[in-house]
This record gives sequence, C-alpha cells and structure tokens, in this order.
Amino acid sequence: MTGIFALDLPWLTSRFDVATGAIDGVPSVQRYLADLRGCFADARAYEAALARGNPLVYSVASVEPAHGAGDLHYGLAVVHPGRVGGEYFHTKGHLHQWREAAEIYLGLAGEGAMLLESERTGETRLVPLGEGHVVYVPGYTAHHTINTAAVPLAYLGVYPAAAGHDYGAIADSNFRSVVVERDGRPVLLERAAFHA
Ligand code: PAN
Ligand code: ZN
Repeated sequence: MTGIFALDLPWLTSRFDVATGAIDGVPSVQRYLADLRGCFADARAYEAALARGNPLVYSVASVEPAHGAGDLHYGLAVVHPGRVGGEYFHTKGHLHQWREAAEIYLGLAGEGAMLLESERTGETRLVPLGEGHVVYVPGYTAHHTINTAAVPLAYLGVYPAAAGHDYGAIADSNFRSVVVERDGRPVLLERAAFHA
C-alpha cells in the first residue's frame, strides 16, 4: 500500500500569503524575465525589456511530498503585472507528464486569464482566471496563466501527485496563440498573426 494515510503530516495544514505567494515552510520557485527567453512572441521587445531590467514575472510555492497514486499536490502562484511588446506577463506553461491528469485552478486575487490548448483536438480557449474564478483544466491540455491587470494575479492549482510537469513541448513549439493588450484590453491573437 502506497500513499499518505497518517494525520501527522507537516503539510496537514499550512498558511499561505496571497500577497507574497509564500506557503509557510515550503520552497518557492522564482521566475524572472531572464528565465523566460522564448516565451514571448516579440523577441526584440523581450531583449529590449531585459536590457532595462530583470523583473520577477512569477513565483510558485509548491507542496509536492512523495506520493502514492491517490495523493494530491498543490501550488500557490503569483503572476506580477507587466508586458513584453504588448504581450501580458504569463507563466511558462506546460502539459502534464501524465497526460490524463487534470487540474483545478482557484483564483484568489487579481484579474487574468488561462490559455488552454488541447493536445488532442488542437482547440484553444481563453478563460477568465481571477478572484472568484475556478477553472477545470482537463487532461491532455497545455495551460498557462496570464495577468491582464495592473495588480498581482494569485491562484492555487491542485493536481494529482502523479501528474508531473512536461515543459518540453511548449518550449519547443510554444502556444499557438498569444494574449496582448490592444486599446487597454486583452485580445487573443494567433501567434502567426502577431508576427505579421
Ligand atoms: C501550476 C503551475 C504554475 C506555474 O501550479 O505550475 O502556474 O506555471 P509553470 O509551471 O508553467 O511555470 C500548475 O499548473 N501545476 O500543474
Ligand atoms: Zn499544471
């Protein structure tokens, strides 16, 4: 029998801070602009932005203990406001290594969106993610989050412990769409149309 069946877990209860993105006693990963090379459609705007500074784009604190098949992992993420060549700051994005693994996102603060791209059907959906939003990310779906407001976007993601993260496919070919600011509002564009 594998898994977690005792109640003396250090992570049985934890406090989290929506403002800082920290979960007490848990490691946090920081992604700065320099870590996101290739993630923004306008490569020139990216290099120009990097020449001006290297801001924190997002952080994720993850509770990912060793696991059995039925266990859950979760992460608290904060995506900061900003844009590169009009494209809003966003997370790298990934598919789950175990493609069937779904995920629940709970919006805690701020305003933004999730870009979902089905590996199976090729469909794209841009759905709202912000305070009061819950998003169900089905299996076989590449997903990333986008801050479309002027304040930090904070959310919790809860996923099967066996999900794993596959960043390779997105790093190689990227999402087919980008979310950019046009006249003060977020607009979904085909990456190819953005370049044109
Ligand atoms: C989330 C993500 C979080 C950061 O917890 O890990 O939004 O995005 P990247 O992992 O793409 O950098 C999640 O989807 N976990 O499965
Ligand atoms: Zn995920």
